[in-house]
Amino acid sequence: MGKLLALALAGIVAALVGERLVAFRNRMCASRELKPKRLPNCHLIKGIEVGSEDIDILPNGLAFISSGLKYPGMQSFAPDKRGEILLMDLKEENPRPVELRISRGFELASFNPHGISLYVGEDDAVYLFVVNHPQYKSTVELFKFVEDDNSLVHLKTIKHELLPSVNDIVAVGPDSFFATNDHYFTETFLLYLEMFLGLTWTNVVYYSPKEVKEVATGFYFANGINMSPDGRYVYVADLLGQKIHVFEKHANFTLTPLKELQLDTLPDNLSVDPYTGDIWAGCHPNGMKLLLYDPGNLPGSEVLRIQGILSQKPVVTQVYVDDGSIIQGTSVATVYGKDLLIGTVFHRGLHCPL
Ligand SMILES: *[C@@H]1O[C@H](CO)[C@@H](O)[C@H](O)[C@H]1NC(C)=O
Ligand SMILES: *[C@@H]1O[C@H](CO)[C@@H](O)[C@H](O)[C@H]1NC(C)=O
Ligand SMILES: [Ca+2]
Ligand SMILES: [Ca+2]
Repeated sequence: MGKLLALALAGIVAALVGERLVAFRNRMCASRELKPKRLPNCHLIKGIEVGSEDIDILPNGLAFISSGLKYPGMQSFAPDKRGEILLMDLKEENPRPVELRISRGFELASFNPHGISLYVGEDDAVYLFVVNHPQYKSTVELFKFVEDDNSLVHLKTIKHELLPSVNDIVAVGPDSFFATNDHYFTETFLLYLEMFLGLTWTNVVYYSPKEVKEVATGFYFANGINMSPDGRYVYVADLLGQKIHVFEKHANFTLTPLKELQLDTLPDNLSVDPYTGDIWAGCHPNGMKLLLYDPGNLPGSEVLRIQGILSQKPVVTQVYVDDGSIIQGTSVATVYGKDLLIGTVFHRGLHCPL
């Protein structure tokens, strides 16, 4: 009888694990293969050797690029190299990225930059918010950009118990922002279990020096976050939910869910064209390849443009698809006029004229 019970229990556990595994593989798009679709005249950007995880561009064409992310469970080609912020002027004929100098007093050795967001203040001061993972913890670093000498002056480090696992941020003031947490747990085993079981406990948090609050939850893996040009709507990419969530933003910085757009790919970072309002999403066509990183079976890349997200029928266009032979694991796509910059956590970004 004991043996029968044990067998039944083992059967139930195996069935549950099997069911979770199938669901997990579906969320990761594990069996998706796709045909490359390339753009003419793209070139890999020289001088960005260890990743171009996130990109944000000022209205004057200065592109800020975070480089050198090391992230638990993700392949890194330069695990010992510290991270950096690069600047590239898209108005130049052949733009070249340069590393921004960071003011003294900031601990550079453990700099591990992830999502970034720019904010232009009323006095035209430019603030750069950088998600940082020193010792794999999460902080948000606030810098002021000094264009005259290509440097960043460190203003403060923001840490908070509601910001345990920050992925991306979108600034809404000189010292306030919305941030996504991409895991509920921070301990490695538990965060893998969380992903595997498909818990939807990740969230969006509003931070200001006066108030910090959770404003949305229910994501498998909240990832990129951005805002419409008029600041009325907030977009959140749920990587493992394969969705973009649209929220209405209120004056008190609460968010109300408005709609969801289902994709059949894993959206990472979102950027918004300030002129057209189109959303550009850097996506991972197959999350399993990203997680398992096999040099013989590279993670591919996919860039989507989403037009009219608020309309009845948003138009989703596959702009760029790659099997990993040119660009692996795209994490972001940002446009500035006719320039498309495609970033990846693994290596150099790609610059494509549209
Ligand atoms: C951009 O993509 C990377 C790749 O996974 C992701 O981890 C990171 O959070 C993204 N950055 C932002 C700002 O969302
Ligand atoms: C925030 O503003 C919205 C819209 O005006 C309102 O419905 C909501 O109750 C407010 N929430 C708080 C906590 O004040
Ligand atoms: Ca960003
Ligand atoms: Ca991201």
